[in-house]
Amino acid sequence: MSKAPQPNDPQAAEKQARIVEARMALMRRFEKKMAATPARSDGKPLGSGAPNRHGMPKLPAGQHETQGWPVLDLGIQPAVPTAKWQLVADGAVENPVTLSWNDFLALEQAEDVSDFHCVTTWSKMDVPWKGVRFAELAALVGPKPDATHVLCHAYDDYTVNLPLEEALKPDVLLVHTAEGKPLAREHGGPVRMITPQLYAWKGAKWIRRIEFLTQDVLGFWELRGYSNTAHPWREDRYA
Ligand SMILES: Nc1nc2c(c(=O)[nH]1)N[C@H]1C(S)=C(S)[C@@H](COP(=O)(O)O)O[C@H]1N2
Ligand SMILES: [Mo]
Repeated sequence: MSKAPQPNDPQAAEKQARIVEARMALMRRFEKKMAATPARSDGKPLGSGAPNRHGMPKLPAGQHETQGWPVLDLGIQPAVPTAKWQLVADGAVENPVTLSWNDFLALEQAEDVSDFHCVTTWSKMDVPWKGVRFAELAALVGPKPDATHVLCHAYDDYTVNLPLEEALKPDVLLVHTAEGKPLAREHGGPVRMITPQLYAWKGAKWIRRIEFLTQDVLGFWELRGYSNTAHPWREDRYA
């Protein structure tokens, strides 16, 4: 077992509070900087990943490329063995499911190469991923006609919300493999979501439940002032 605090560890709340405070300080610095500079153009098309980068600078404004892969979370890195891992998809759907690891691997598998933009200003470019398209899972459960959003829940109690139209983009994957290797626990293994066209906080590590909703419900960072739309090409970091 690792030394990272687990969900019920008393250290965890303290560690999380320090991480949140550091990130709120970053948000305040950014807001001060934006208030002191002219507005950036909002005219750029959305998109990410090699196929969508035509005519765009390689990196969204305010981002720098990282060669490694930083680890960012709330300080809790739950250990979820694949034998115990389950993914629930429920809420405003016709056929709620609880998938085991084998059920998940039996779904149609997808591969993609896309970018990963963290709001704290690093970007990891051209990451090869393997997993299951969110759209594949959505097709399996059948969202009700009035479903408009999803709230993703993770094993570390993190939550993040997405409008259905963003989640259904073909590069939104539930990934189990990155750069040819099983997704490491510190990056959200066994399975995390990725949202290449939005800042990376929109993709839940250690995902355990996707709740389909008929209205928007804010997630962990959205409740603390992060943008609810989160478009990196618009430097849409904070609300
Ligand atoms: N469950 C969970 N998912 C999460 C987070 C988290 O704290 N908990 N942090 C988010 C943020 S802010 C980022 S940038 C990415 C970081 O992923 P990485 O640690 O693999 O780089 O995960 C996102 N998903
Ligand atoms: Mo992030």
